[in-house]
Amino acid sequence: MRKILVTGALGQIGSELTMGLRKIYGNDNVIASSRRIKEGHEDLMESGVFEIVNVTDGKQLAEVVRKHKVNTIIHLAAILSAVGEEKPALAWDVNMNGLYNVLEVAREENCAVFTPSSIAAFGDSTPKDNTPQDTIQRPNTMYGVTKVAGELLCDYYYHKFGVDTRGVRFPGLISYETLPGGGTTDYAVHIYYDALKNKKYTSFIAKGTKMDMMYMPDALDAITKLLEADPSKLIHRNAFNVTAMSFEPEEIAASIKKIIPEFELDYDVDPVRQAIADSWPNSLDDSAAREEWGWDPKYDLDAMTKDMLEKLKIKLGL
Ligand code: VAH
Repeated sequence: MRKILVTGALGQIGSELTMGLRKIYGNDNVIASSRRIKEGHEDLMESGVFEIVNVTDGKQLAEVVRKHKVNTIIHLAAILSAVGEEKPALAWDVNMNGLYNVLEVAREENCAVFTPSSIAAFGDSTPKDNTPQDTIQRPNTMYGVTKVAGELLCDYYYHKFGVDTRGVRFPGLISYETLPGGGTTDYAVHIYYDALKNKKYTSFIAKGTKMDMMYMPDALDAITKLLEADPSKLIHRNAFNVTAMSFEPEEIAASIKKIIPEFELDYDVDPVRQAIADSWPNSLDDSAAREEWGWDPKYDLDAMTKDMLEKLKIKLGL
């Protein structure tokens, strides 16, 4: 039976993944961890074990893994793209030293490791449309550098030490439970909140900027499916391109207008996050994930919009 430790368990992915994993593997088999306790996660804190873990402290991480006899680490703690450009040294420390600590503990304690990469692992010289699974990766953000290095480090620990490492390159993730923290694709989450609260949204990403996106239920499905996939069929292992849709701000606005006809979108572009978005692909080729472990997203843009607006109306008491 898997005994899973989730790092970054109070973040945008971790908060939903932890609850989903507890439904699959049992509350007692999923230990949530975070650098600090945050408000608003009562269900998660009450439904199973929570530990304070700063992934840059390898000793603390090892103690928790041994204490709970963990055999699987889902490593989500990371600094995202926009914050990574404000604080590159912090992004390097958390994203690289944190991952190194996770892989070292996994090697010593015989744990499997899942950790996500990102479309940020690609840069301006990468083919932008239908970006191949195997292609040039020269990102120009610190976040992207740590994602490419992380992919290589996970491959190294698999080939050198036999650590069962697996991962996907996530696109922008959209969800209603926990707000994202400091990303470039966050506009595609905030637009739904503002559509309900103000019937308008001012986008920090420019008109015409296409990026790959995915609704959180599909992201959680990707993690659990890859985690349980037959290892003999995995060729790529640590960096599968996965995507569910690709859109630009005008397209998500049009989808919202089908439900909120009076919704209006305007722009106040943030040059830092626009430059990051411009360096990323317009659309990914996710055929390797489909062939090697049955990746098959369920939500398109309109299905996501319908569910997001329904769930946020309840969450916001509107
Ligand atoms: C970010 N949401 O914007 C993250 C993600 C592909 C985007 O890695 O930094």
